[in-house]
Amino acid sequence: MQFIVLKKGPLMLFLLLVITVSAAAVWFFGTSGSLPAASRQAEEQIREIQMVTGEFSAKTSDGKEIEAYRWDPGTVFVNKGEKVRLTILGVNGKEHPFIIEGTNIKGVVKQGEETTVPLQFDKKGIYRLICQMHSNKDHFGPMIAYIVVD
Ligand SMILES: [Cu+2]
Repeated sequence: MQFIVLKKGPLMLFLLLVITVSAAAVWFFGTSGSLPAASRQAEEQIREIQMVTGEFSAKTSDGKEIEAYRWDPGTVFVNKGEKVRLTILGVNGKEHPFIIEGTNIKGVVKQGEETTVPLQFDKKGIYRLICQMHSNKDHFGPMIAYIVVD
């Protein structure tokens, strides 16, 4: 009987040690290790593209004022599947409600404010960023930028 008790003691101690070390490892890597590292890595992979709203204006020879609002730059390039953060600063124009054609992305750029648009395209193509208020020449446009996804 005493022989069995002596063998069981160290075995239980060993098991207890294994459980304790495993629990500590799970706690350490699970909370302070892998999670922040994973989100830090994801954060680093997001590329930032910056845009502003601008305005062209001129006076024609017959004295007529003409103007057009613009997204600047007017063309941006994104890789298929790439995570991008598009930030648009409103400079000219009070506000620009926009959509990105072929997606459900929409928003508003207001003067003096920066609007952030997270982007990730699964399909290649040319997507148009359209200001719904200034979409063509009759409405102080065309305020259209092209997002080229390759
Ligand atoms: Cu606009």
